[in-house]
Amino acid sequence: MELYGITQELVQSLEALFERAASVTVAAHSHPDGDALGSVSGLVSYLRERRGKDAVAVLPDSPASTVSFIVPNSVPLLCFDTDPEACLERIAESDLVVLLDANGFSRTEGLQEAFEASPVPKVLIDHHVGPDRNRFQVVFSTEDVSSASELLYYILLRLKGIDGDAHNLPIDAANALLTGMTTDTNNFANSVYPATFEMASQLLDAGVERDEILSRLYNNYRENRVRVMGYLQSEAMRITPEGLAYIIATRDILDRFGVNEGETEGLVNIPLSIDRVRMSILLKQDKGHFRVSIRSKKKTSAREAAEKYFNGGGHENASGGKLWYPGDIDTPEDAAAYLEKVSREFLK
Ligand SMILES: [Mn+2]
Repeated sequence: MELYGITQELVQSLEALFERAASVTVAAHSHPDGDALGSVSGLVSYLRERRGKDAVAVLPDSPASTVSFIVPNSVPLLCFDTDPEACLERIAESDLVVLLDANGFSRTEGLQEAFEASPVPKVLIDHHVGPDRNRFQVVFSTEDVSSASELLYYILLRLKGIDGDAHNLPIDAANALLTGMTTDTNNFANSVYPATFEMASQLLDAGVERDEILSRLYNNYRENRVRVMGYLQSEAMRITPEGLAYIIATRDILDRFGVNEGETEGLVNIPLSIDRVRMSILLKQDKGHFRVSIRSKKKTSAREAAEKYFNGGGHENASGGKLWYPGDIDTPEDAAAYLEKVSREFLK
């Protein structure tokens, strides 16, 4: 068995596409997290530094300030929220598109139409369920890997210019890939495979500064973030008799603490540390909907809950979605009752 399904045939098809392409657009999902930014940066850096390609990262949203450091200065980045025209122009001009850390273009929101209209070959490198295979010429997809960053790492090792040795990666790519894997595994706490440690080991040997990465990821928050996390845990968290912990972060609370995009990252994991909690749900109020994050312990499927109740999906124990109002519920005030119902039905 080839590691993570990276067959020689797939590698050759990808190699052929890279060989022919002059300008490559590399994209990921909306509200990009560390893995999205790490994998996109890693690939753009490789294509520019080792293949001499005009490669550019194009994202639906600008990175949150907590993770924006992952994109190095050497990686050109266009964001649809701040510069829609440049993004669309870039997509129209490129002759190859690579989508990372997303199972299809629907996850690129505002950019979806442009990607789907583009006639050029497309490549998917992802670790979510249900890859939209029909849209892509080459698909690397497995759920049994820590992150898109790790999957990409093992693909890059097989490509020209790297030749199986992590020392041949541009240092910017090496740093970005280790960072992406670190965030998606919650610093080696979940979805870790033997090859995940091997990747980390090889990248450390190749000169990645892990201490620096950890300090930028975990010791670099604003005070507001720590205070709102404490408040939401002590005042807003509810636990149902069936073992659902939920937190509703209303606009009012988020504004009161001056919370920025990305600053509640990680909060949804915390209630899972309580013995009787089987699933944890965080609702964050947005315009007309709540953004939903779900985590579950083994034997409870966060993915199923996301699909069934929150217009979403994801991994078995880590998923997300949206709760619309009006629509799924009439008003934002009905969210708690909806979650209580989900608990009774889904965890009975
Ligand atoms: Mn990911």
